[in-house]
Amino acid sequence: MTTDSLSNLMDERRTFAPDSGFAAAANVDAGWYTAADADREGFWAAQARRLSWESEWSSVLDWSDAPVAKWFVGGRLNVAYNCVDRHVEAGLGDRVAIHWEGESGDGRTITYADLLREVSKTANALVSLGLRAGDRVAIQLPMIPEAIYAMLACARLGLVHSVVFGGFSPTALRSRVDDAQARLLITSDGQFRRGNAAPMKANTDEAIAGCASIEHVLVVRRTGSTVEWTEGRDVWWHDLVDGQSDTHTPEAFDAEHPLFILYTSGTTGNPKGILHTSGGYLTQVAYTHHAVFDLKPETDVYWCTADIGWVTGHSYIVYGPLANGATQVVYEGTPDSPHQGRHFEIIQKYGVSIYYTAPTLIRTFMKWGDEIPAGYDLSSLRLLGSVGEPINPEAWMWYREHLGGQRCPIVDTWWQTETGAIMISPLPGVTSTKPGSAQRPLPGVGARVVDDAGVEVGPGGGGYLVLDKPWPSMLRGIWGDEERFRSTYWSRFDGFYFAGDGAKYDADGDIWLLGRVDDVMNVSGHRISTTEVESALVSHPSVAEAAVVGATDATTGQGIVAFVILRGGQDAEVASQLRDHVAKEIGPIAKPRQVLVVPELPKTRSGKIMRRLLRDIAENRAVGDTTTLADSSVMALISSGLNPAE
Ligand code: 6R9
Repeated sequence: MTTDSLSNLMDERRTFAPDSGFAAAANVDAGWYTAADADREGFWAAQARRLSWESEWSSVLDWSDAPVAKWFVGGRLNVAYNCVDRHVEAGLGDRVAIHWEGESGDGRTITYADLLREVSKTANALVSLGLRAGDRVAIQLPMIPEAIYAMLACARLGLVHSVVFGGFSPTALRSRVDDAQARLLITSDGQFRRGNAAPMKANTDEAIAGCASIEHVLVVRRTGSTVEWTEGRDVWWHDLVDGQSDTHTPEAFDAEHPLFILYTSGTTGNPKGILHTSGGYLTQVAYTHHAVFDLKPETDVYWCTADIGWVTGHSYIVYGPLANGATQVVYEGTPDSPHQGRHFEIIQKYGVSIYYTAPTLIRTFMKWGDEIPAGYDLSSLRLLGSVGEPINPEAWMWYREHLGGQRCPIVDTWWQTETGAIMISPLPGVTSTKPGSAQRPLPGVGARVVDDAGVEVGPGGGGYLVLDKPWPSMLRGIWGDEERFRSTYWSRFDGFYFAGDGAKYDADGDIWLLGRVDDVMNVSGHRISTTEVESALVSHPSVAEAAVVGATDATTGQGIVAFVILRGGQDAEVASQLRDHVAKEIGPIAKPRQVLVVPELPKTRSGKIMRRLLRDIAENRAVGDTTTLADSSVMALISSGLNPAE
C-alpha cells in the first residue's frame, strides 16, 4: 500500500502502542478510567485535591439548576495562590516558572519566587486603581510576561479578566470591552511582529474612544515607540507597578467566583463571552495538564505555542502549567522570524521535553521542509501534543517522525473555549494511538457520538459529538445572555451539550473528529466532511496545505471547492490530478468541483482557516468581514492570484 492510500481518515488503520518505558513511568494508568466510571464525583473530588483550598466543598456537584453547574459547592480558594504562592511556600521558589523568549532573542528567566513578587506588585497596583472583586479587566497585550502577571493579579483579586487577541481590530476590542463593561484596559505601546515594532496603544485608543466604562488604561512599555497620552486615564505600568510592595496577601473566593470571560465566535453575529469560574476550572486544567502531558515538574520543560489570547493559552500556558509548578517556555514571536528554524532552535536551547502546538503549524513546517528540523537537536522531546482542529494522518505521521523521532507519544487533544480544558485525548503511556483520532473521553469526562435524534450511533457510525455529563471546567454561561447559552448548546439534544462538531466511531469505538458540523458539506444528499477531503488532498505529495468548502450548487446542493497550497512551484496539470486523487481516496462523490491553487489560506490568529471567506470566493461573492484574520492582506493575495474563469 502506498502512503497516499493510507493517508485519509476513511482508511486509516495504523496504531502505535505505548513504549513500555514510557508506560512504566507514566503519571496515569488504565485504572483511572475504571476509577472514574465507578465514582465520578469521587474521582473529581480527588482531582480537586491537587489544589490547595482554604475551605473544602460541601458537595462536589450541584446540577439542580442545569445547564448551569455548580462544582465544589461552598469550597473556597484563591486561583493565583494555587498557581504561584504555594510553590514558593513548598520551597520551590528557585524553580524556573517561565523561560521567556522575546521575538528578537531578548529573554527573561522568571522563577516562581520572581513570579510571586511580580504578581503581588501588579495586584497592589490594581487595588490602587480602585478595582474590586467582580470588576472586569480587559487585557490586550503581546506574549510578554506582563500578560501573565496581569491575568494572575486579576485572579488573585477576584477580578474577571477578558483577554483579547493582540491581533484583534479596534472594533472587535470595543465590542468586547462594552459587552463586559470593563473598568480597566491593560495594553502596551506596541508589539514586535517579524522584527518590526507595530503599534498597539494606537489601536486600543481608537477602540475605547468615548467608552464610558473604562476608567484607566495601564500601558506596558515594550517597543519604546511614541504614543498618544490621555492624562488622568493612562498610566505607565513601570510608573504604577514597579514601585508597589512586592508582598500581597491573597483572599479566598468561592469556587464559583467568575475567573474570566473569553470571547469566541459563533455561527452568527456577535462573539459570545464564554464565562469560566474558579474551582472547577482550575481542577480540570491542573488534572488534564498532569495526565495528558505526563508532566514531571522537576525535570520537564514544557512549551505550548498558543497565544494567551486564545483559550489554549489560558488553560495550558497560564493556569494548568502554573498550578502544577511546571517550568515552561513562553515565546513572543512568530515561527518564521528571523528564520524558519526558530521553534526548533528554541526546543534545542531550553531542552524542551513537551511541545504542544496546532496542526496548521505542523503543516507549515512540512511545507518549509524536512531539512529544517533535521538541523537541530530535538532529542530532549518526549511528548508531542496537537490542538485546535482535526489533525490529518499525514501531518500526524510527519510530526511523529520529524519532531518526535518516532519515539514520542502524540496526544491529539479535543476541546473548546466552552469546555475550558481537554475533554477527549489519548492518555500517554496508556493508549495505543492512531494518527488522526482523539480517541476517548478522558477519565471523568462523558462524550458520545449521536445521530439526528440524539441516539448514540454504533461502531463505524458518524454523527454529532455531544457531552453527556457535566464536567468541572464547563462554561457557566455566555456573559449577559443566558438565553443564547441555552439555545446554542443545550437545545439541540435533550440533556446533552451540543459541541458543534461532527465525529465518528471506528470499529474499536475510538472517536474521530470530523470538523465543525457547519463545515460538513452535503453533496447530492451525501454528507462529506471538509476534513476528510482536506486529508485526502494533503496525502498527495504535491500538496502542502488544503482547505475545502461546500459552495452552493444548483444541481447537487453543494459542490466541493478546494483551495490548495502546493509544495513546489505551480503545475498546470495538478488541479485535475488532485480531483482524481480525491475521487480515488474517498470516492467519486467527494471529487472536488474545483481545485484552486493559492499562495496562502486565510487564518485567524489561532490558526483556524476561515472557510466563510473561502466560500465567498467559491460562490463569486464580495469577500465578507476579514477583521479576525491574522493577516488581512491574505484575501487580496488569494483573489489576485486566481483566474476568475477557473
Ligand atoms: C481548544 C480550541 C474549538 C473547536 C472545536 C473543534 C476544533 C479543537 C480539536 C478540534 C479536532 C482536535 N478542535 N481541537 N477538532 N481535533 N484535537 O481549539 O478551542 O478555539 O474554542 O475551538 O476547534 O472544531 O469545536 P476553540
